[in-house]
Amino acid sequence: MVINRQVLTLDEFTIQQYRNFPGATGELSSLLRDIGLAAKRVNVEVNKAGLVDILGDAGSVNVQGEEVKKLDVFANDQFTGVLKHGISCAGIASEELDDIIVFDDEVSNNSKYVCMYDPLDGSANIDVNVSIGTIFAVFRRVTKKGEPCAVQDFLQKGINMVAAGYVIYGSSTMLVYATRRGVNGFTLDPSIGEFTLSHPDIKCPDLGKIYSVNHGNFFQYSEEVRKYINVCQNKNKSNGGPYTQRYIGSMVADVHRNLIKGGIFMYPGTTDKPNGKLRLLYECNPFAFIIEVAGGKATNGKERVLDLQPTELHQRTPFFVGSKLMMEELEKCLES
Ligand code: P6P
Repeated sequence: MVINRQVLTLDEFTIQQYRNFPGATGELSSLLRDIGLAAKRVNVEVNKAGLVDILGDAGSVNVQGEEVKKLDVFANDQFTGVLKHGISCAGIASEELDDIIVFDDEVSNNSKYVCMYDPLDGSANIDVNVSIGTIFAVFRRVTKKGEPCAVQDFLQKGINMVAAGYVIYGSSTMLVYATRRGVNGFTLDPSIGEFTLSHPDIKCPDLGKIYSVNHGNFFQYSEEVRKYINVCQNKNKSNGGPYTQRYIGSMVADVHRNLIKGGIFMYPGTTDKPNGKLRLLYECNPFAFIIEVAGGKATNGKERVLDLQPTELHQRTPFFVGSKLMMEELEKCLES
């Protein structure tokens, strides 16, 4: 009799991590399971997005008499809801919300962590069926346990991050998360409705052949960035060239591909937007943490992203992230 190989689910994996980590309280494992639950609920709606004509557009009322929400608002509500009703999170910050939400109930005020996220990044791509994603970061709160959390819990340097991850709603739905112990990827198995460990201990190749940047902004980039893009296009490179240019316009998809295959993703500042477009707290910091744990590097063009001291919840930063040797190649151009 053939017995199917037992594949660990996200819940089993997080509980295993908790059991193997002396002194762990299980709160982080519980928080990650909460995120997995919300991701499954969002996945159902994202997969229906192509049916908007049947389901009704945002603001309308569907056949069940429920208000149809924009998918990113729906996604925000799902992640906020599971964390508010969990046992591990004192409050959240979200790309969808101007200010933090302080859960301020007894269980939440005694929770160790705060969470910040972009609930549905790249949502403009939904109507053309391009992969989109959720990006999240988890910090240990710095305010006193037992009291409501506060904004300073969220304005911490990325180096203090406890965990970070993303969900990619694509040809398959994956949840990838990192702690300091490693990066692991889980693919949603629709037959059991669980995320199952499909990519254990992900490492970012030191070198790749893919560079991702919006070429439409080329003449708005600095001379040094333009110089590096030319390096990528040089066919006589010592490690073989030119590189292939791949830019999906959905950060989760672009960075996920580069994490697995090797590559570099860039969203530089431009003459119009010197700080670029991407948000530090819940887009750049999480990916910087994930990529560094996987062996890559992430900077703002001058400094390590995880060393940046945030001053505002929604501040933007130029962002360069990817394979170690490609990032070092870039740094040589930026320092020239
Ligand atoms: P541009 C999506 O809107 C997003 O925030 C990221 O997911 C993506 O990498 C970037 O913007 C694309 O921006 O200006 O190149 O279209």
